[in-house]
Amino acid sequence: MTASYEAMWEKLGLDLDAHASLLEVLGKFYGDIYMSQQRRLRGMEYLDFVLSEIHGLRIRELEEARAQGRKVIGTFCVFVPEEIVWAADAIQVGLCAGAEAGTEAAEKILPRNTCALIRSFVGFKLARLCPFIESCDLVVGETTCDGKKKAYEILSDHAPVYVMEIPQMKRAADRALWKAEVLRFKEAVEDLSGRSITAQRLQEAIRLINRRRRALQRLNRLRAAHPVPISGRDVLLINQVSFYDDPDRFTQKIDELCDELEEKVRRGEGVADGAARVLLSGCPMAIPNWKLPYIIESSGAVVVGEESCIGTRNTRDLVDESGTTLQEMLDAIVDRYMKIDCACFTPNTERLEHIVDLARGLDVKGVIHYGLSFCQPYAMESFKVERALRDAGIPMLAIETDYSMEDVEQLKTRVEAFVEMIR
Ligand code: BJ8
Repeated sequence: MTASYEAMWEKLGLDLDAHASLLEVLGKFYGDIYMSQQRRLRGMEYLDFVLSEIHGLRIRELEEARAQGRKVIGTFCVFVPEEIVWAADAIQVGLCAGAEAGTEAAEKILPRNTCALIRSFVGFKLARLCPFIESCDLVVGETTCDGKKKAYEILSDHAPVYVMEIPQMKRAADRALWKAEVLRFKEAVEDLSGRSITAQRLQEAIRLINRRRRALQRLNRLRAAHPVPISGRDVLLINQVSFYDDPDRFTQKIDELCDELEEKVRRGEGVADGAARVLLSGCPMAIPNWKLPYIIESSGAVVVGEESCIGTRNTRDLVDESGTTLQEMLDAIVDRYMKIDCACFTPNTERLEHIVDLARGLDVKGVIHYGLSFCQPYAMESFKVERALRDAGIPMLAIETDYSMEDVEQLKTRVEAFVEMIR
């Protein structure tokens, strides 16, 4: 891929040598974790292709769209209402925040005890490693956890940043605040794109994003089969790619993959004979953060669900499509996003209920709670999650880690012991 895209990367201002090293490491990592799997679906070839072109083809598409006057908006959180962006004929992309590269640069302006996800996105920008952020006309931050909201202040010295205020509770006053924020965001996107959002455009955007969510819901239903027909790693990758691929094309490809998966389920074929079914829950795993799922699936278990923003938290709820006026559609968007059960909310009892329901519905033997080191919201909430699961008779293992490979052996020992116990 490198040769044909170098001029584009240079124009975007990337550090070409550092970027080449990043792609090399990523390619090797992907080969070890993904290409080594047996009995994969043919449909995963599309995902392999997307990954092999991770900073190539999609970036070229974005640049071509920008040349035609469309705007690109980057995000780090599932709270940013995509429907608004697409309705203004802009393009939304989830930005990379799942690798260690760039951390050294980030630590020059961030405390070391900052979660890896924040260090990653700041580092990617400072070290000029990510063509996605360089392609963005606007980066949208949000006031979720304290680390993120302060990091956006720092990021705004280096990129055009817009911050959405996210409520921390779910009372009527909080909904009113969120609605005001959605309307303010709509105006900002209209200003940036030069397009006004009409009821018809918003309806099309709502349907577009709902279709993608439905395809991922179908995938999640199919993977719940006995035996498990697709690895957790592959489903995580699909979820990760959903954040930056073209939504129409992605939905079509995932629907095709699901057709194949349906056949596999009908034939009773699995990918992990005798493996213990587990649910992963907690912090999001941004691309290319595959460390823990790989460890789990190399330790006699298989991941059958992700209770996270790169998982069911992002796909569980659809926007109600019955509205006909712009106001009704905006209200439907406000309501759908208020259902997100991020640990930044207090209280957040619905998350506990969702985890227990999911664990039961997926018939798992145990839950592995994943927290990024220094992430207080999820670390604090993990105690409540453990208690709720204990009451339901489901064992849980709490893991805290970052993106480095230093603790792999130690994590493996803990995960193996847990899997042995739940079997
Ligand atoms: S809606 S989970 S995507 S905020 S891991 S940066 S919380 S210290 S990512 Fe998230 Fe939106 Fe919530 Fe989802 Fe802070 Fe924790 Fe780091 Fe985190």
